[in-house]
Amino acid sequence: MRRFVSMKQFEETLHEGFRIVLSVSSILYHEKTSHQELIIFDNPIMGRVLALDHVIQTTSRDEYIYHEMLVHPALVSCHCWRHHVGDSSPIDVLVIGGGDGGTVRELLRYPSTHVVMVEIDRSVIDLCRRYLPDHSLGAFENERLHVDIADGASYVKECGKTFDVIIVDSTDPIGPGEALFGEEFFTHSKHLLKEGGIFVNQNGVSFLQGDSIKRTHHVLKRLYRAHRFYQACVPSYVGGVMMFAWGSDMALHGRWTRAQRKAAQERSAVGPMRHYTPDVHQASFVLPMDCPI
Ligand code: AG3
Repeated sequence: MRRFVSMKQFEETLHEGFRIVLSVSSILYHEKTSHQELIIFDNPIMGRVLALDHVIQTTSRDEYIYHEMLVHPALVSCHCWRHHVGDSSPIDVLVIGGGDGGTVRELLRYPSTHVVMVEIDRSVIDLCRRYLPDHSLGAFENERLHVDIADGASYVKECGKTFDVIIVDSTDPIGPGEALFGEEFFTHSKHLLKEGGIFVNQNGVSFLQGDSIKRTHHVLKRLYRAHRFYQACVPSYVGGVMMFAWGSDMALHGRWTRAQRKAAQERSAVGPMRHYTPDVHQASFVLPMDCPI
């Protein structure tokens, strides 16, 4: 078997014929868990890096861009909708994947969120708490978070609960992540959404993973009245901008007042946001002509 990580360098194998290589200053952890091969190493530019099955998942340097953009467009829109219909009950969020804790950290900024996180691989949670503690920043100790170690695809079929927002923070559509891009998963997820609910997932990079983006779009079009994509540039995910899919039966919202945003940041124990702003939110839904969808 070819080794993709040595004491000197890590080579990502996601795209055939297009490789990113990162130098390795030290390997902190390397094992085959019961689900995937997990590597945590340090790189002089990106900081601490987590790779699963030889694909970079997150780095301490740029994780905030991905996690803020995965979470806040949906949460802000959900708040706008709740405000509109006069509903101030807790916001129930389902996270599929997200074992490093970055997504739940961002979700728990909002005092009214209650989160169920379904992660297939317990080792990801345990090792990220140890080696990437700033991702979760104490989120795993928060009583508003409930963690289930389970397969997300089966969970959405069987759980019987409903949610205001579903966020899929998965790997790419290969290996354990594949089922999370299938029509069946998207359909079951839709059935778990409350009225006005929002579904968001990561869909890879536009330039190199256009086929998967088109497939997702095809299914979301059938399921949701508002089916959109939005984008963010996350340097660790090379080959175009990162695309996030959006499905909802509610019209696209997102104009949060400055006061609301300030309040959410001030109440947060995790420090201010660094990437997301209401203008970035609006702009991220503007797609160029050569976008795959
Ligand atoms: N999961 C998304 C990784 C995407 C990698 N794909 C790529 N480079 N095209 C990130 C998990 C962070 N919580």
